[in-house]
Amino acid sequence: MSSKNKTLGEFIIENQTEFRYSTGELSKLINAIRLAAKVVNHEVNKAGLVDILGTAGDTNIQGENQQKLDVLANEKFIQTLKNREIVCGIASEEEDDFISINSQDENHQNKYVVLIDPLDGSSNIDVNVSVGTIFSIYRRITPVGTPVTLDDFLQPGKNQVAAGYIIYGTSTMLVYTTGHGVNGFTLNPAIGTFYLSHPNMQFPEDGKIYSVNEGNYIHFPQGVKDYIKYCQKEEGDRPYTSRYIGSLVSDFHRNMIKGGIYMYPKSSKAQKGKLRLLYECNPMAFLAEQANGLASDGHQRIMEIQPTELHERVPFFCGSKNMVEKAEEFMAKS
Ligand code: P6P
Repeated sequence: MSSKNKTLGEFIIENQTEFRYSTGELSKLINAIRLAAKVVNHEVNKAGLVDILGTAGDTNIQGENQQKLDVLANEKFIQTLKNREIVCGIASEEEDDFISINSQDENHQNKYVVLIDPLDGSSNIDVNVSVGTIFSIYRRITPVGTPVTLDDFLQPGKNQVAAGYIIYGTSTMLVYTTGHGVNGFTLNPAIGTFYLSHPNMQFPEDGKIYSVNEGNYIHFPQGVKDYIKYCQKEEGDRPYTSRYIGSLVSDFHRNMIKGGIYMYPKSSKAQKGKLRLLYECNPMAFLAEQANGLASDGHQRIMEIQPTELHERVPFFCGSKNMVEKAEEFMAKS
């Protein structure tokens, strides 16, 4: 079958053998994500029409105002993942602690934990800018049949078995990897089917786009300041273009297609940066490396970092290989 009209379901079946665990498990995991993505997509696309905009009047562990769609997206992803008898635990940006899922199946064979940022970039919702869902999937490390523990979630990113995002943009796309490259599927909303639209996505090794919140410039480490000035200098293929949407999934997606680097460095205002290691940086790092890119904290590979807390933050440099390496050079000099 030509790839241009292959559905997500057909793709999963065709590539099931690449998933290093039992055949039906990947299908169940991705199908749960797919269903939740369609439900959240429906709500995101009509957000302007119903009273679902604005905050839910609560704040999450990050101390950020919870947007109503944040709360809804969180509930939908948790609900669909719980119903699939495949997941034993879930961690979410919107939940203070992880959720243990006790299977109805008394021998409790559920083997996977899922970590999600249910609606990243949600501050953009009210101004109609693209937002996204980010997910990261691990095999549990504690014995199957016992209650899931924090150790099952605090695994280094290199242990991920799958990761991806949904981008709710001009079109809705599901982009994911199971360690065999990155593939993008676009939703046909008329029939609710995802089609393979971007097979084997790859970061160009070089790019001409840098994405960073330059409003924080004076607070950045000297190495980051020097790299930004390098990007802006009239020399060779520079100056680069500055593009920063304020939505990680959107900036990452554009940079993967066009070439570029996304940076959320540490600063004097945020000693560890802003992005969370477990459900933002690790899944995006897995995708980046599978797409011939790199993901670093400015000094080391993101996926080597041993997490110590569920909501810990790390500085994040991610994208085209040569751009990330150049940024690391400037960081090393300072
Ligand atoms: P700032 C959204 O809150 C997010 O986590 C990323 O999606 C985005 O790139 C970043 O934070 C924006 O943060 O501080 O530049 O507004």
